[in-house]
Amino acid sequence: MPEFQNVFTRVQVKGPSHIGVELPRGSWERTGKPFHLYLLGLIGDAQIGPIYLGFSGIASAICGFIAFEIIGLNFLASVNWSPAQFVRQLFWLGLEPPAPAYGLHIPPLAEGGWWGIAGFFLTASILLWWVRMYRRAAALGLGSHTAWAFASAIWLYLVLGFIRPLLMGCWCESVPFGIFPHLDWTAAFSLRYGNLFYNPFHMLSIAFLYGSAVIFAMHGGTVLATTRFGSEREVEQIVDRGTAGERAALFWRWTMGFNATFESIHRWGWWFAVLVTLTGGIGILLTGTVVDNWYLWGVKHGIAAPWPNVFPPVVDPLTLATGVGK
Ligand code: 07D
Ligand code: 07D
Repeated sequence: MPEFQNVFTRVQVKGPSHIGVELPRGSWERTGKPFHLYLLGLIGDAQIGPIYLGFSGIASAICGFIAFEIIGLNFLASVNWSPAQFVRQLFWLGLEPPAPAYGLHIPPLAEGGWWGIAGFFLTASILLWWVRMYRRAAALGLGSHTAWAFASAIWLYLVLGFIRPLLMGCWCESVPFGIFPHLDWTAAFSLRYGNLFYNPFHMLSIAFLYGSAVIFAMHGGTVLATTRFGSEREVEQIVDRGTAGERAALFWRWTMGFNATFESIHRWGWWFAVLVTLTGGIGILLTGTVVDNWYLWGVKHGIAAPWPNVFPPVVDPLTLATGVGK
């Protein structure tokens, strides 16, 4: 008899479409006649729609589209409007912030102006999406947990692209748009400020990031492993013991000596995820504003060893009268 392992065994419910609960007064109509897709049912719910558009949703989509267009058209302009080169070089193309000389001033469009406009619309889009999440949750009578978790990610985004550049007095400190350009920026940022590894908030952020993965794997695994005892009704089992929840708790008490409850594990997950970007944002905010070089900071605080003093003092070659380059 093959074992029942529901990592692969899916349940796909078939039934009439569900329109959703009544919405409070002041809400818009939900749009679109719902339909079912078998393939999507393999990874989630097969029912598509109806979707709630709403003011903030539409405004967010429009702002997001404008930002995306500006970035895309600038990419296209940078390859001389060649569609083939656009596709070929897409991952390497970038829309850079203004040069240091502009400080916080508004630069000409081609020298960072488009970057600023794209950033404005992207930020508006993200903030409006946050409003949508918050308001839709409230309309359904839910808590605002997902909105506040998203706000934590937005905090890091704002620190990276807006708050820290403001404090540093230069838009040039901000992140470029582009797949590989933003990776180059990340590496350069770490080097410029003396190795981000020695930033304790980067350490915390990494611990929460890794921790989120572990917690999610443990929780997802536990629920799947105990579904045969009914744990898909997990929240109910928070208050109804002697069930799958009880077995799951026993399992972890046996293996680790301690167990989260079906209720508290969700708080663990939420906090770990939220703290990734919350601590991360603090770490970025301190960089260049309070701490100039994290390696030297680490040396000062005894967490990094100073470079051994084994080489003779370095002499700047330009000061040597060798005649080279003259
Ligand atoms: C799976 C949910 C879906 C989201 C996806 C991302 C875009 C960008 C591009 C218009 C987990 C959609 C992508 C909308 C479109 C243009 C030009 C979330 C999931 C599928 N990064 N980063 C990526 C962003 C920063 C870093 C990938 C955004 C910081 C490293 C993707 C931001 C630093 C690596 C991406 C942002 C940084 C990446 C995959 C904003 C430090 C990778 C993301 C708004 C935190 C990885 C080629 C993913 C990669 C990667 C998007 C900010 C570092 C393009 C939107 C400045 C080291 N980043 N990133 O799956 O493969 O997220 O890069 O702040 O190795 Mg990044
Ligand atoms: C970017 C939050 C904003 C995203 C938002 C989403 C859209 C798309 C999509 C419609 C990700 C907007 C979405 C617009 C809509 C669709 C489809 C979250 C974001 C609002 N690091 N590092 C971190 C590690 C090094 C550096 C965090 C590891 C080097 C910099 C994380 C290593 C150098 C920054 C992390 C490592 C370096 C970071 C990011 C290992 C490079 C940051 C957490 C093993 C040489 C950021 C304090 C996150 C930070 C950050 C991990 C190494 C540089 C924990 C594991 C030493 C500059 N690094 N890093 O969730 O917060 O990001 O630092 O080597 O800014 Mg790092």
